[in-house]
Amino acid sequence: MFNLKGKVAFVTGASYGIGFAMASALAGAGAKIVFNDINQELIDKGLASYKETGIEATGYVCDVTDEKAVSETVKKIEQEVGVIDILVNNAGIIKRIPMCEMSAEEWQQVIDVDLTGPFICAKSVIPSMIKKGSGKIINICSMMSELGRETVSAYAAAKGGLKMLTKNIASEYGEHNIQCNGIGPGYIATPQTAPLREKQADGSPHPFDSFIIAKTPAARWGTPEDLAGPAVFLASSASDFVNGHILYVDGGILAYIGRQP
Ligand code: NAP
Ligand code: GCO
Repeated sequence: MFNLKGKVAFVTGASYGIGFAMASALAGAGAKIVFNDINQELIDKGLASYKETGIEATGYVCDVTDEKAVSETVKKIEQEVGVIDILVNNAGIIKRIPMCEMSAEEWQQVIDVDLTGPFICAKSVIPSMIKKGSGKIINICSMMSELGRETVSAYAAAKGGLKMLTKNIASEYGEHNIQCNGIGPGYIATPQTAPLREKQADGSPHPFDSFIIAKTPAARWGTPEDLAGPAVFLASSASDFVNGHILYVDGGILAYIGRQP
């Protein structure tokens, strides 16, 4: 039931990081991997990384916020690779700025990539999924789909919205045997969180690093590979009756008040 042989998986923003790890896991379960990124340099970097792990992926330059480009890319994928069975809306950005210092333009940039992008990509693949009679959509949410923290207002608003978009797609298209679920990673060691883990000048851990370790029962940051199994589960027939669910892969952060100082 976890076999993805013969399936086409489109993972957005998957040249590296969480997207790359999930795409690699889907490939390991038999899926054909297609990914996009915003420039050819990243596509080439991603293709080389996939090749190194024995995966023949196909990459397309495409900005998920550009509806015309996404629609054209989906058509190209359908012609060159096959109808998309699995969409993983992974591409995302964050801007860590105190809300009252954030411009509306900076706010909009985060909303565009993290919320409108998944809407555009889902809208582009659903018609063919309906024709095929099945489909899997996995939206990469966040702890910030549930919790707030200083300086991430736009990101939390986008990821909270993405949680509800996930539930709405599940509600609107479930009758077509399309399952739409979310994965909510905890704090994962990738380039996106590198600034939160940088060692201090004196070599001591970043205060945020220590904070997350104390807030996580697993007492560690997650790795992109921690998301591999959950992605395969939600992409496979093992989850055909799971719909509108956000699966938190967070080492237990959401369950825990935090280690006493
Ligand atoms: P990352 O290292 O920053 O990678 C994000 C990827 O998305 C990059 O390849 C990036 O390309 C691409 N991207 C950005 N804007 C794009 C656009 N407009 N169109 C297409 N691709 C675009 O992030 P990550 O840590 O792997 O996170 C992946 C996803 O997981 C994101 O949605 C993030 O919000 C979410 N997440 C991350 C964590 C964490 O702790 N790391 C936790 C929870 C959720 P560029 O390199 O050109 O920007
Ligand atoms: C931050 C982090 C988080 C993680 C992730 C947590 O600044 O708090 O970047 O937002 O990226 O979303 O689940």
